[in-house]
Order: sequence, then C-alpha cells, then structure tokens
Amino acid sequence: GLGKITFDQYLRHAEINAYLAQLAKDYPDTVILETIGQSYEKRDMNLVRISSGPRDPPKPVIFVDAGIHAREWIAPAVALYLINQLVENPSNSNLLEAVDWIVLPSVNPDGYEFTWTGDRLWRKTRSPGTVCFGCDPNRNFGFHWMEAGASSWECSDTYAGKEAFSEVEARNLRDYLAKTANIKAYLTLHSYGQYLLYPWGYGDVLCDNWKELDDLGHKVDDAISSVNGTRYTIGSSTQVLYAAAGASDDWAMGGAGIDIVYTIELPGGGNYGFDLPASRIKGVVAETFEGFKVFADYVAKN
Ligand code: ING
Ligand code: ZN
Repeated sequence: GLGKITFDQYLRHAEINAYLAQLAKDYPDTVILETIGQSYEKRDMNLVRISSGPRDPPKPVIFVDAGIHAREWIAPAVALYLINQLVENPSNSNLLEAVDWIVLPSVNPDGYEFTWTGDRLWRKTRSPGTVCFGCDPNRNFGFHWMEAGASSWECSDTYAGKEAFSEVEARNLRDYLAKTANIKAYLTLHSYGQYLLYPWGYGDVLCDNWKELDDLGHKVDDAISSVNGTRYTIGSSTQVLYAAAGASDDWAMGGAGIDIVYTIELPGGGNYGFDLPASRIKGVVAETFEGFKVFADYVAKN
C-alpha cells in the first residue's frame, strides 16, 4: 500500500492512481474518482472531483491538470499536493465553500512512465509514428493548430501530430472539458521557468480579458512569493515565452469557452531543469498552494 503521502519523493503513475482511489474511498462525501479515458498504452487517466456538496446555483469549478509533458515531474506533484491539502487538511475547508475542484494529475501517463523506465527527458506521448514515437500533446489541440511553434516532423519534440487531436490523451481531455458544466478556471501545470502564461499562444494576439488575467496573475505571484521568495513572470505565452499553437490552454479558452486560463510553469532545478531534486518538492508544492488559494478566492467572488 501507499500509506500516507509525504512529498519527499516523486510517484509512479500507478502510485498516483492508488492515492486518488484511496482518497475516494476514505472521503466518499468529498471526493469522486472519475476516469476520463485511457492513454494510448491503456493506462487510466483518472481525476478527482472535490466538493463539499452541491449548491444552487452550482458552484464554479476550477479545473487543474498536470503532466501533459512527461518529464516535468514537479507538475503532478503540485497537483497531488493540491488534492491532498483540499481533502486531507481540515484547515483548508474554506477553499471548498464556494468552489468545486477537478484535478487531473497525469495527462500523459505513457510518457510519464517512459521517463522512469526509458528516457528521463521524454516530453511527448508514446504513440508510434513511422520512424519515431510520440506527439507533443501541447501542440495537438485543435485551435489554430500548427500555426506557430509546432513541428510537422514526427521526431521533433514539438511534433503537433498528423492532425489536431490525433492523440487519445488530448481527445480525452477535450471531451471532458467540453461536457463539464461551470468550469470557470483552467490551470495547466508545466515546468519549468516560473511563468504564469495566459492566452493566446497561437500568435501575437492577446485574449479579450488579458488585463484581468494579468492583474490576477500578479496577485497569485505575490501570494506564491510570500512563502520562499519565488517570483513568476506574467504575460501571454507569445509575449513572454514564444508562440506555440495547439496548446491546451488556448483550446480551453477558444474551444471550451473557459474565461480564466493559465499555463503555470513551475520552478526548475536539477541538471536539466525538469529533474528538480525530490528534496525540493515540499518547498515548491507549498508555495504553489498559496497561489491556488488566490485563484479560489477570485473565482468564488467573480
Ligand atoms: N512550455 C510550454 C510549451 O508547451 C507554452 C509553454 C504553453 C507555450 C502554452 C505556449 C502555450 O512549450 C513547456 N515547458 O512545456
Ligand atoms: Zn510542458
């Protein structure tokens, strides 16, 4: 068995799913476990819905995912800590009063497992092509697909796929977001670089509510930095990083119609940036949790 979750090590996909299942069993009034589908290699893509109960009108939902990119190990850890704190720490019960949470900690389980067993720096899915494996799921979403920052060469780390939504993992996430009511915020966890990125990523255009997202981003940054001093850079993906079409954040806003959308690039470390030592998990998850509180507060009031 897994025992108590400790955040002093990274977990395998099966351990992540075991923790989610255990929570649903231990807290049946608060946690609902759902499978949004299977990955290419048939691993379950599981999420938890965390709620203190229904309300009329229904509560707004914050949807958080992690692990779209296999090697960015700190991202699933942050998602698991969010789940852990919302469910298992009674002093956070206020965070469930006005908001429901849906957390999907492992969007690319085949790639994630391959970073444990094959190549620590693998980024993509594991669907076979003709000469190379994998597609970048964060270039595979069908909104301005392939317009910028994506490759049509299947061996590239930013290969966008044969067509939009060629990857079952991206389709599963798309279908879940499209069918789920009241999602007010979509937060997707990546690493690394300490950026709070808002749309659009497909080109040098800002979304209609960019000022709202910029202001909220600064409040989130203030809260995160109050813990260990970690500072984030805030802006549109195109402005502060690079243009890249087909990312999940652009689709969440442009395809699913969600208003509050960010890609959160967590801190890096280790030799390659993606291999943040396990000893640093606790610091990052704790500071990032302070940022989630600000999102909750904002969504509850707006
Ligand atoms: N970075 C993101 C990537 O997919 C990004 C940055 C996100 C760009 C959204 C554009 C839109 O390249 C990492 N580290 O994955
Ligand atoms: Zn990433």
